[in-house]
Amino acid sequence: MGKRFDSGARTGVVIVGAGPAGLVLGNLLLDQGIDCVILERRRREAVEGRARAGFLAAHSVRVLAQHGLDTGLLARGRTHRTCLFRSEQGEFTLDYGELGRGEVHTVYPQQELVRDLLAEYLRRGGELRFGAEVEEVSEGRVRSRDGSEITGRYVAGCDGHRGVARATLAAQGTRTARWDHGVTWLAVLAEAPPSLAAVGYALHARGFAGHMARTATVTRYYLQCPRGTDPADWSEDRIWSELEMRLRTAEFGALKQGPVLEKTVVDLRSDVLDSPGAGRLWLAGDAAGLISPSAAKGANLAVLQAERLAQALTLALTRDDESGLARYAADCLPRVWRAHEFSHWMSTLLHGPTAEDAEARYGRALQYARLDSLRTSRTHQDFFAENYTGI
Ligand code: RFL
Repeated sequence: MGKRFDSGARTGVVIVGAGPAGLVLGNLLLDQGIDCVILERRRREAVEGRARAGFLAAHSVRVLAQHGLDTGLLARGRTHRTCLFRSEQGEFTLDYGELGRGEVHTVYPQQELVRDLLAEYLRRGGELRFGAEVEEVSEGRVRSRDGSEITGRYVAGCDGHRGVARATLAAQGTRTARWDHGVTWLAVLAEAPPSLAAVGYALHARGFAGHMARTATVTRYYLQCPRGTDPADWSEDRIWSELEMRLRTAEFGALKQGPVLEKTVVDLRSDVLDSPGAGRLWLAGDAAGLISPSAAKGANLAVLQAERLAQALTLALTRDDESGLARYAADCLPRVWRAHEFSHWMSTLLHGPTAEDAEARYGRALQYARLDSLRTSRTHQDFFAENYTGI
């Protein structure tokens, strides 16, 4: 654990949250000799054990490599370049590594990345305080639940979607653009080897099912389910039989099953703050905007924003020049919105209406036309590949 800071001390940047955004930012600031403190509400084991993302875009891998943060990723990450679509019309595979810009994903579980970033941050001499729940941020002053206070020239809100930083900006009048995709997923983590050589997306009358490799022994699955679903209603048997049905294993081969390690319900929602900061408070990652997980962009946007915010804060703190901060929104938002546009498009590809009325039939026909276009049009495939791997 890092050194404890003194109550009332002043530092360059106080970072709230030790997720991917806060830890990338902390490491990049330390690289520039800028002193920072990370305050994290959870215990270290909880931070290091939280399984979420797994697919890193080429840009994220480049950022991590440029700053010497890719040792674990190089040793244990696996290149991934194909995805597969199944529906009542059969299956097809896209080798997206050969399409678009020829970029691929690196599969590396988020909790392993967080573990690496945390170890490296502490090794570089960074201060990190676990169990420090921030309750209030005001004019560079950050107050934790235990009453301790620390003041930074700047505060970086990297405390996720439900954090204090976002609420503070919202209270100051920052507006949000928001979308509810109207879809809910049961996100399942299974102690089972991947069953497919590719990411698998299954369109089915009962709803979408997804298969994503994580490691040689752990696989993430998604099942579309009704809004308000209680994960407790989904027994292991029910999960596997629904996955088998939607992934059409009778036709294409059985799944490698194993114990379910985790099941959570995720409502697919997205939002973007009009401006990710002002004055002394600047946000990165889920704090600045939430993106539905349908195209696996969240952690990648967190890395992009942390990189850009690190550059802007470095300029401000080393040259007394806030022009980078003034440009931070304009630097990030066009790429953030491209990611949202693609995620939204993915969502309309993966989820059709489930009702039986004329509008629902029309919506489903469009969904299948979209899939057919992806199967047959090289132009469409290039568009897909460029956006699927791009940030
Ligand atoms: P995080 O990871 O939520 O970290 C925020 C940290 O802040 C702490 N915190 C506080 N600390 C102090 N005081 C407070 N008041 C605090 N409030 C909160 C929290 O404890 C936490 O440690 O946000 P960050 O860093 O912005 O990172 C964002 C990513 O975690 C997220 O976007 C991704 O996980 C999204 N996502 C995926 N992204 C991808 O790029 N590829 C994927 O394959 C992918 N799969 C996923 C996902 C998200 C999922 N869920 C659970 C929504 C799969 C799932 C199921």
